[in-house]
Parts: sequence; C-alpha cells; structure tokens
Amino acid sequence: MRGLFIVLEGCDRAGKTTQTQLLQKFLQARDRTCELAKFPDRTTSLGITINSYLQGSQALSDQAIHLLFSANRWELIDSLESKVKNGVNLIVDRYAYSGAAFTSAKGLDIDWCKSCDKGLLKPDLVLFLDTSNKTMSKREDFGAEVYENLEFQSKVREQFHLLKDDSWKIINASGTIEEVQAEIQTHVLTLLNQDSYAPIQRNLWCGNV
Ligand code: 2DT
Repeated sequence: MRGLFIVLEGCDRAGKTTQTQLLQKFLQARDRTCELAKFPDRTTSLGITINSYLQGSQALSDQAIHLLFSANRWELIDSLESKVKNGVNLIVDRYAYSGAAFTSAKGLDIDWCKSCDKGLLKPDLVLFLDTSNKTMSKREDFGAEVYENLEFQSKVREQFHLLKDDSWKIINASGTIEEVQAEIQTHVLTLLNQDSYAPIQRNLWCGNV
C-alpha cells in the first residue's frame, strides 16, 4: 500500500514545525514509515538562492522568486512521489499553497501564481493551521526574514483562505500544542483507517480537482 502525502500549511508562527514533528512520532508509534519534508528546501542550489532572498541578501523580482519557489518543488517532486509510492507516509511543511498565498498577497494575480504549480502531486490531506491576527500578534516576535511582519501575514492568511479545496481541513491553531495535535491526529486517523487509497496523482490545480 502506498503512503499518505500530508501537507501542513499556515502563516508564520502557526506551529507547523512542532506539529509536523509530533505527527511523525504519532505515525511511527503506529509502525508507519514516516518522513518529513519542507518547502522551501534550502539545501539545493535553487534553495540556496531562495534562502539568500529570504534573508535579505539577494534582491529578486516578485515573479522571479515565485518561479524559484515553484522550481524548488518541481526539482524534488520525483523523489517525493517515489517515496509515497513505496509506502512512505510523507509529512510536508508548506507546499504550493504557500507559494500562491505569499506571492498573491504581494498583489500578483492568484491564477498566475497557481499556474506554475499546476500538475504537481496533489496531497491526500492539507491541514491548514489557522491563527487569528490577534493570536499571531501574541506569539513570540517574528524573525528577521522578509515576510515576517504582522500586516503582510494577515494578507497571506486571507489569500490562503481563497485556496481551500476538498483536501483541506482548517485547524484552529490558537489552542495548546496538545489540542492542535489532537485535532490533526483525528483527521489523519480517518485516512489511516481506510482499507485502500486511490492512486496518488499529479493533478494539483488541474480542472476541478
Ligand atoms: P519557512 O519559514 O517555512 O522556511 O518559509 N514561501 C514559502 C513562499 O513565499 N513561497 C513558497 O512557495 C514557500 C514554500 C513562506 C520561508 C518563507 O517562504 C515563504 C515563508
């Protein structure tokens, strides 16, 4: 049986990293092979350029950085797909939804933003960790990277909500770490308990799916 392809999305400081790690432990405790991945993957040569942009040491146009984020997914998708097909449950911290939400929050056309990732692997489940502006402002200080300020993050949140589809579950991320993880586990268990899964497909944002 193939693995599941689960994506965690959300604004900065929503707790994605902590929650992906806890979810991995949860799956491993049930004897499931489980790996974590993260976008951007800053280890590739494209990822190194993305990292310099995020840290403010390299200027790029909004279009150019968007295409690099997308290319960073396309360069890794074969390896992620083969893992899933070989039974690895993959938990991915950010995916194409971050791509479209962050770039369209700068004012670029959302359909153009989505078109670059059209045909990527479609996740089985997208867990969107939703944080209100009030909660976001109470979390520890944003860091020094280019997008880390409250005003921009609240625009990003609005854009994320335009991207919801049938694979999405909205998680209230204002609760405690344990409460949020419990809600996540409920959705993942529903999938795990299925006897079989439809084949994973490269049909993200293709037609009605
Ligand atoms: P992390 O803090 O999670 O490393 O993200 N971003 C991310 C985009 O603008 N487009 C994308 O396609 C992706 C995956 C979100 C670094 C920042 O990069 C943004 C925050």
